[in-house]
Amino acid sequence: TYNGTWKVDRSENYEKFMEQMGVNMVKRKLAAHDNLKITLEQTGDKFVVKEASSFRTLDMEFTLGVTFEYALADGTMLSGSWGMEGDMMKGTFTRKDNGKVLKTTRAIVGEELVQSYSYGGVEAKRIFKRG
Ligand code: MYR
Repeated sequence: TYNGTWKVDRSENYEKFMEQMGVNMVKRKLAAHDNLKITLEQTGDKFVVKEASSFRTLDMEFTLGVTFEYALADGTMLSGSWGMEGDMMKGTFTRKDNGKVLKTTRAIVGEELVQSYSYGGVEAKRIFKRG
């Protein structure tokens, strides 16, 4: 189950990914240490998400397979949805400013939640521990 609170423990290639996304160097340096904490609460197809980081706190919800909008911390708007493929969450989102696609997955691997990101051919991961 994805339910619970997850704190980022480490990231792989996240700075390169942010660079591909067009995030400037100062913000990338800050975002590399954003202390991101995500709380997920799934009931059937519905997820309630609480996000907390050094940039902001955000409460939101989405339903699997239903398109919603999501603003990145820098204001970039995404539109897309999460689906479930087996035990893996798979999200496909489109940037509203340039129409390019960002793909993301969430999977539980051992005791950790692994979130992958892919944009413009650059892939990254952030790995979370229960907290
Ligand atoms: C959620 O389930 O947490 C809310 C929806 C997430 C949408 C996709 C998130 C992509 C985040 C990419 C970070 C980019 C930083 C430049």
